[in-house]
Amino acid sequence: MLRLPNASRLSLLVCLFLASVLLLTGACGGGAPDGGDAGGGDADGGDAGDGGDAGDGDGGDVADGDFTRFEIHSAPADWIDDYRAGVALMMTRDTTDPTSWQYQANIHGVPGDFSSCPAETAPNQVAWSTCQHGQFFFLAWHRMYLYYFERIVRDAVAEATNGARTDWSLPYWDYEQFHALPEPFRVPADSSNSLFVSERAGNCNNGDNNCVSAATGSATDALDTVPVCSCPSGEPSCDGCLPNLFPSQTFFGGLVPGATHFGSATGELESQPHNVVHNAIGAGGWMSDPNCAARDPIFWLHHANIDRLWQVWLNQGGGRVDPIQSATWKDEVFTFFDVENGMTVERQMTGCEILNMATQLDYTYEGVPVDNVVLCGGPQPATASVASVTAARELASNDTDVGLGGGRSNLSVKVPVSATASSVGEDEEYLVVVDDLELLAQGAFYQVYLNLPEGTEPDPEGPHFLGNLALFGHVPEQMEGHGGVRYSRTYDISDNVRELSGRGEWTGDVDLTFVRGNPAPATASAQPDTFIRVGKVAVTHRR
Ligand SMILES: [Cu+2]
Repeated sequence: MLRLPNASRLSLLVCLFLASVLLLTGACGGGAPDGGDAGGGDADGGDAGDGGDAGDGDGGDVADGDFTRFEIHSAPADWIDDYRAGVALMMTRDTTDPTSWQYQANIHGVPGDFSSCPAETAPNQVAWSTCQHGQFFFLAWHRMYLYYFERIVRDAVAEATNGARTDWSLPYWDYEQFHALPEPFRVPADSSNSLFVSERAGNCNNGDNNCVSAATGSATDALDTVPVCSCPSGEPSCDGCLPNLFPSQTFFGGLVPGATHFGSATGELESQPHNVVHNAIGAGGWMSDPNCAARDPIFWLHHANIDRLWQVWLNQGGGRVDPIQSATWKDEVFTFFDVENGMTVERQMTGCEILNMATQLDYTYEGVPVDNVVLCGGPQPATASVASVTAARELASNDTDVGLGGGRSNLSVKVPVSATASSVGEDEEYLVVVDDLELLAQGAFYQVYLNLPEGTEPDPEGPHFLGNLALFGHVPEQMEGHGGVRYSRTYDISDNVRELSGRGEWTGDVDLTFVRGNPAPATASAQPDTFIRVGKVAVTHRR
């Protein structure tokens, strides 16, 4: 597979950079720093669970989370029945009750006239439409969202089971291992099942084993990505993130000045697998519409998996750290609701309070240790002001106006051959930048191939596959004001260029083929002509 990302090249730079500002001598290569020693206290998230064990200063790797989030296939047998009962109970509550299913879903986004689920009729409430996407708050906000949601469901499960289950926790769905939509969410396929939603991709609700295929659900590129977050384009330095990188070359995404409902600086994990899985399940239905997605009970298992992958990423060490060099990331306050002794209470939370899931939030994922966590009260990193990654040079670009629809689309860029050396060094990076992307309709995702020979079947397991393209956001009708968000997505083709150059076969042609990755729903008449418009394709080079 020729799709190794930039990790090896950038990790060294980032490690050197981190070592200089963080003095984390153990952060690169060898053992993970046993971070957090100095610190737990200031960010003990006192409202978290029975919080007494927070702030015990043992930081990183002590799993004192009382609640275990199981992979759904290994959860206790009645765990899902209890979820079903809790969800059903929440659905009976009034929409303006923060512990209702509808209120919780509306925190993510409120459906309107152009949504794939019925428009909300209740007046706007506290914290509605506050989900964070397309920038570096994505992971933190969703961890908080899941945490409080889980506590509300746990309370509802206890009520629905007359106190028989008081230790319920949110399962996750590891779709890299299990490709079919878990059965309880599709059987029985009627209103007696609170976990069933009809507005999903037909193949998912049919139990097809390719609902989320291996390539669709892959987190390999995200886990390999080392840089934490990116500065706004063109800024030589910023508040704790790295300049000269595209957001998709980072794990968390791009820095923004404050809470941003939908930004355009999407990090790698958010793009792949997060966005792709949303569209694979939703296919134009609820999961692919941010204003409806959280109404689908599978949403929460998808996001639990994303939240788990964050810790899996950190556990690898090698320079992977949370964005606590950024005051913006640490200090931004988000609002949620909790239940405590039968009372509904409003809560505020910051990034510093959710870094260690075990000690601060009282949960862990089955089989995932909590390592390499640095808490805010620990050794304080200096402000990142050094440009540690050199700027990339644009070799060639092509302004396009190509709409991606139901079939196959091609785009090409001619890279001047003279611009590329006959041999490409290990530390060189070539990127394809698919730029100026506009989301016109929700529900599709595309497989992107490089120089796919004529007559060759597109194969996401084959050598021409670069990755997927999926946008998850509002379409023009759903946006207030005018002017849509313009996204970009990068694909590292360094290894492809290196291999071809080595054989003297690198012609400089960059031909991209976009193939719709998910089947069109049965109601094909309702299919939009164009899901995504591509405005530009470029090739950049960094030495
Ligand atoms: Cu999501």
